[in-house]
Amino acid sequence: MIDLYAAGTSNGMRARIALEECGLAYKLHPIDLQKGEQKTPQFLAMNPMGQIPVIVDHDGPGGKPLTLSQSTAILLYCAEKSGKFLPKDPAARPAMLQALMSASTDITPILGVVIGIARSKEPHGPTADMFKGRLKGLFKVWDELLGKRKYAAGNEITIADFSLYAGYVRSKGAAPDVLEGMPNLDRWAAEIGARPGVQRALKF
Ligand SMILES: N[C@@H](CCC(=O)N[C@@H](CS)C(=O)NCC(=O)O)C(=O)O
Repeated sequence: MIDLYAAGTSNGMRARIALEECGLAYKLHPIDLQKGEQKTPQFLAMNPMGQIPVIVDHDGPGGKPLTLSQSTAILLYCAEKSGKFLPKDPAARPAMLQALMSASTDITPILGVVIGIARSKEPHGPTADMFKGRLKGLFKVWDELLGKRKYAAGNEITIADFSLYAGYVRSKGAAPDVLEGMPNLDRWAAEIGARPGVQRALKF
């Protein structure tokens, strides 16, 4: 059994999609970020950064408990533990990692800035537009890529798709205008979003 500490942000969704799609048994412990539950001494003992998501796998490597933060590390851990959603051909792994990192380390942090500016007391319009433009530019490239391939890293579904979907679905809710006019991305998102495991993972 794995304990998941998360909230319904793109990082939280990424970790929960990983557990659902990899078919790993887990218990969700919702963390209320507004109340600061990620800064309690108990939480900081699991992740001194005071951020969700965190998993505790009571049957980790060597049968020992493992505590792990960082949504993309959790995604990779679940894929390796279950043997699912990694390219079958080892030669395809670098391209999968490239797609995974683009989704996790380019899109999600910029989305975080866009949401942070929108929620600030005095949002600075030009800065908001600059970061929204950057986010739109990244998604535009993904739209072009998905016009040439079925999935994020090629023609088989991998954890890169789950990472990208977490960023996509959260952007759709928080800044839908950045996703306008992206038919290939929409086609891909409709397929990923229809997966029962993904649907369960989004219900926080
Ligand atoms: N790179 C980390 C980022 C984690 C992160 O930024 N978590 C946010 C929510 S999406 C959080 O816990 N924020 C609360 C805080 O920093 O106090 C990951 O991928 O897990």
